[in-house]
Amino acid sequence: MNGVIRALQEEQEFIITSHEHPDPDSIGSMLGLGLGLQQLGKSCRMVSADPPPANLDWPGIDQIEVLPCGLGEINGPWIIVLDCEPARTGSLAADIMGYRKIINIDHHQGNMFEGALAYVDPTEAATSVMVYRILKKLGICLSKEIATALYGGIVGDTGGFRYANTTAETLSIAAELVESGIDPARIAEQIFASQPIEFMRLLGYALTSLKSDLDGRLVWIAISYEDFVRCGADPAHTDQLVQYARMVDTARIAILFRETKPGEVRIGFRSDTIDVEKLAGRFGGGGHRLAAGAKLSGPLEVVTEQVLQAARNYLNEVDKL
Ligand SMILES: [Mn+2]
Repeated sequence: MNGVIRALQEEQEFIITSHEHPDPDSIGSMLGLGLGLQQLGKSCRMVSADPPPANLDWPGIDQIEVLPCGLGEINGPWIIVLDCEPARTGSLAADIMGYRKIINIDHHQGNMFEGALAYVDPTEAATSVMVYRILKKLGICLSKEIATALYGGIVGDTGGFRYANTTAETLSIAAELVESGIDPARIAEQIFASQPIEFMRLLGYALTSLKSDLDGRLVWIAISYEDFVRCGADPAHTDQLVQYARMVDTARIAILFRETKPGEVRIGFRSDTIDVEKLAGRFGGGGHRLAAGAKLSGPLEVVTEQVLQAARNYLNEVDKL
C-alpha cells in the first residue's frame, strides 16, 4: 500500500478505470478516488468500457467517460485499475495491458497481476473500503460526494450488509460515511430496489425457469439471449439474478447462466459456505470464495450441462467430506 500512496502523492496526472460492466463497487471506488485526487488538485480522468448502472445518480458520475472503442495510445499519466485485474477492463484492456505505469487496487482473490504498483487484499469487503483507507492516508476530506460513492460501493459488495464480508469494521466505516450527510436510504434504493419494468419481466421468467438437482442442493437459472430480447431486458447488470437461486433454502451452490451475447455465456456462482471460486477456476474464471464468475463461449445448453456436471461432482465431493 505504501508504494501506491507515495505514487498518488507524488504524481500529478491519472486515468482511473475499472472492470467492464461496472457494478456499484467499481463505480464507487472510481468516483471516491477520482474526486479525492481532484481535491488535491491532481488531473484525473475517469474512464469505463461500459456505462455505469443507469439507476445510479451519484455526484460526479457524469465525469465517467464511456469508451467502447478503447483509450487509444496513452502517454504520460498513471493508470489506476480498480476492483479488477487490467485484463478485465473490457474495451480498454488492449491499451492498458502493454502500458508500464499501472497502479492496481483490488480485493479479488485470483488477482495475479504483477503491476508496476499493486495494492491487492482479498480480505477486504470492497475496493471502496480500500479507497477509503487510501483517502484517509492522503488526508483527503470525505466530502458528501466522496462518501456517497464509497458508501454505495460498500453497500453493493456486502449486499446491503448481509454477506459474510460484513464485519464490525465495515459497519463502522459505513457509519463514518453516513456522518458526512449522505442519504443511505436513497443509495440502497438505487442499488437494490429500482429496476426497469423489462428487468422485472425477466425476473418473472427467471423465477419460473429456476431448476434444482441433488435434493435441492444445486439450484440454477439459465437465461438465453432470446429470453433477454423477448423481455426487452438489457443483459448488462442482470448478474444479481443469481441471488434468487441462492435464496432457495436447500441451495448449497447457486448458479446463474446468462447468454449475454449470442454464443457467449456468463456464469455466476454463489454459496454461503462452499468455495465456489475453485469451481469457477476450472472454467478460467475467478472472484471471491463465496461469489465467483466465469465466461465461456458455446451454445447455452452445452455450456450449462458442462458446468452443471462439474458442479454436481464438486458438490458431491465437498458434501462427502
Ligand atoms: Mn468489488
